[in-house]
Amino acid sequence: MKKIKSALISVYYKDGLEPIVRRLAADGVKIYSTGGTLSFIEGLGLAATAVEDLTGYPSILGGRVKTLHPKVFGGILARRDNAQDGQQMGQYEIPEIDLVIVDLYPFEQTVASGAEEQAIIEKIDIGGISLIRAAAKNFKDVVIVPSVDQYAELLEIITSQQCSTTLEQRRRFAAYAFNVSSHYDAAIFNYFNLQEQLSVFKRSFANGTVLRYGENPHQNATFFGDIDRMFDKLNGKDISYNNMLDIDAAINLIEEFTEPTFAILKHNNACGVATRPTLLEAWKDALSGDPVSAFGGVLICNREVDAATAEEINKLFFEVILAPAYSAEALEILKSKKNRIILLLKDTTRCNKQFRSLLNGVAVQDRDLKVGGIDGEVRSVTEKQVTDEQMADLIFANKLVKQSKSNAIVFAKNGMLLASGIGQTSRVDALKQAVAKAHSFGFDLKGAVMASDAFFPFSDCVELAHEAGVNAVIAPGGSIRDQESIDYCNANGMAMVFTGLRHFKH
Ligand code: 93A
Repeated sequence: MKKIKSALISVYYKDGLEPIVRRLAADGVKIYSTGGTLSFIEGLGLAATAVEDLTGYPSILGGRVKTLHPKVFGGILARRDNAQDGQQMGQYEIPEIDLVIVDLYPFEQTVASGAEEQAIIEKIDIGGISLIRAAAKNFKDVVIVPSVDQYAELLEIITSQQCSTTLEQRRRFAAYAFNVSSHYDAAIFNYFNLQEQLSVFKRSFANGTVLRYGENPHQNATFFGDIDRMFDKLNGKDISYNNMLDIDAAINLIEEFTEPTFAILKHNNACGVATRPTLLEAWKDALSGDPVSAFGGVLICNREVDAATAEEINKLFFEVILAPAYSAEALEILKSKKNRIILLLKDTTRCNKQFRSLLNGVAVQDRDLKVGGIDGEVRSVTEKQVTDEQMADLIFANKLVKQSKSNAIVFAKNGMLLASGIGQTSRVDALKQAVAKAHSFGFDLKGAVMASDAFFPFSDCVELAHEAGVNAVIAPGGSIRDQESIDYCNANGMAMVFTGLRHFKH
């Protein structure tokens, strides 16, 4: 148990501080304090010493430098059991500070209030965050109270323990402190990051590209952004608004894969995808997944298109093709139709925020850049374990379901999309759609795997999948009825893994 003999108090919001200061004063604790906090304490009729009197310096630069001084930080950081520290404390007349109470400048609230940048910058607390980190580092000797949220706990301790604390309690406060400081710095990072993204948008809003029309011919449309940086158009008519949506979905999808992969999209969803040793094989199997939907589709791949592949692709009527490279011969073949849009992918780096207009404003969210199942980030929940081949297919299917409109169900086998059910209002309808689609193209789902973008609310999905021949399932899990689906899998020899990561796409 260690007695608090001195305290430094510097808080933005003074609410809740009074009983603590009264308690400390009653116990004879020496209190040091900064401007506004000092006035507050004196207003209670209690005594405290101004930090200025301790440091011999006034608060300068409009308050930017108040507590940043060796007499303050020395008093906090000195190791009480270290002879040299003790000697220097004496030499420089530094008093020990046993308790630090800080409540930081309200950075996040200032950002949320829509304040100007200069006002926001001034709310980046430097001295306070340094006090918090210093006191937390020296928890062996110092108690740190890093925000108003810990006042109640502190008051309870100093009341019941006569202004003393245990090492365990000080360590716990230090953990709170690093939570507060890391959250605070993360908020500052988020602010700067978002500003940067917004400035990219602001710049692009200055010169939009007028599109032929919007989703339909009676809707005008403009694109704001730097498409020239993303790809070169090597052939074809102007890119339409709907093309842009499909291209965006196509790039998001292909970026999930590193092995040779071809994907065919319609209305922003994949209707054919295959990963194969060669691009030609990938194309053939992507197309065979659903040759009907592929008509008029958007095609994308992640390897150079060679002549043999181009010959095959050329047989299909399609709108757009995107690839990182085309051989000269392949390009000649593909250019045979003059309207066909051929795009060469260049720099596809893009904003990691997603903006969407809705109601009377714009909603911003982080892009969904995670996918479960990679690096074994899955939890097996059934008695039956998945085989390596099944695992590869599950991860493949999970990437596809992530990039499909919710509610979505995907069936895959041997690195190929067999069928999916997408954009349905119930998960079981998505599943039924996928089964019917697979059967309509003559696919036997025996040995296929299933991926779901969100949890199964009931066991009906695994039941229907099992009846269709599926024997391995990947899903986020998280339903209160997960156990019913797991029980069904166990009773029927199915393997299921949970990723813990939902992939709604609306
Ligand atoms: O501008 S600061 O970063 N510079 C400092 O040296 C400093 N020391 C404490 N802000 C600083 N503080 C902050 O002042 C505290 O974190 C607290 O939020 C506030 C308390 O100021 P006052 O006691 O004058 O109301």
